[in-house]
Amino acid sequence: MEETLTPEQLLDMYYYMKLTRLVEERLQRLYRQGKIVGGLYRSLGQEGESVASAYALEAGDFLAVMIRNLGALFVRGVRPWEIFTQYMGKGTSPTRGKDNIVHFGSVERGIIPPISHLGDLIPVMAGIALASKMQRKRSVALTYIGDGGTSTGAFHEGLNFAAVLKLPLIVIAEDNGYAYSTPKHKQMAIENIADRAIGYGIFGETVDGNDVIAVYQATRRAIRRAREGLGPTLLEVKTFRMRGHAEHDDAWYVPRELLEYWQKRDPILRLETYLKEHGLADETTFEEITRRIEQEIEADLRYAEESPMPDPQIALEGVYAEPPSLHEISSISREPEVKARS
Ligand SMILES: Cc1ncc(C[n+]2csc(CCOP(=O)(O)OP(=O)(O)O)c2C)c(N)n1
Repeated sequence: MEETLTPEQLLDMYYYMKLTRLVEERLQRLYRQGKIVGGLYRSLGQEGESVASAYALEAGDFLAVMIRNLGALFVRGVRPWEIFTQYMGKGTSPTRGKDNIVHFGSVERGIIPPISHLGDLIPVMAGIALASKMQRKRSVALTYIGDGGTSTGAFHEGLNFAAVLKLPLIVIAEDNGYAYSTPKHKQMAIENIADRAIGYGIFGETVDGNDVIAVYQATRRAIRRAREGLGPTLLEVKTFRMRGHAEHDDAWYVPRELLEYWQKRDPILRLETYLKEHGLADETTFEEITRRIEQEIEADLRYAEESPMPDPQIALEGVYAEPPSLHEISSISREPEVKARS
């Protein structure tokens, strides 16, 4: 049975997609002004799949994102100031300037911090799913992987582990055409990443990643199966990376016709058309949402710009567990030895 989205939910998803796009546009300007510490990895053209898949989750579920899933973080409650301060390396950022981009977590919001190494989040999220199963909770774990990232050993190990233990894990595999400059046909000899699911004995499905309704419904199906104890799903979303790998990459290797093809299938435009055709929104609705977002961005960016750089001292904090005091060490050594069990 398909779950229908209410007009409010559709507009909510529209808001998150537009928020992602406008925040990234602002980040691009900051990058060109030299205000960003490190690189800028955009999700232009892919906002739909991140937003719709995260939107399908419920409170108590867990999410871990990759560099192109900013939209999923917004759905989970992250605000633009957190992203601006992260990218600018400010002391007020979620990592207090210690890391950048989307490399932060928030356990209260069910966000597990990412790992840079491609594929490694799959075993981590399989572990989260295992904990949920062992504690008899309803929580599912959802994470993302790019077409290139599916070629790693960690992807295979994590997915196989989750399959064998029938863990409530959902892996969104993003076929966005390229891994850096490597086109998908040089990455794998199959057309659909979801075809690999059968080899693990799990559910696999391929959907149009720029159709937010299709992605939402497919993720809901995967979540339902996961909660019923039927194990993981490998959900492939077909989309396209409309920029280079990062801002320093002009994507010279991507044929222009491909970009034109995908431009016509832009997820935001697609949802706008759907909403208009169904009489659920008009241009005024979109303008109002955009104006609201611009105001939010202005205020959050001002806060980020005015925030101080981190105090160098904090580089020493939170690296290792706090060492015990000398007094504590001497009292530990005086404790009686634990007797062997008889
Ligand atoms: C194990 C590992 N190898 C290489 C890298 C460097 N690296 C970061 S992103 C990337 C390309 C990723 O391509 P894909 O998985 O298709 O995701 P996309 O960038 O297309 O979203 C590479 C090679 C890495 N982070 N981890």
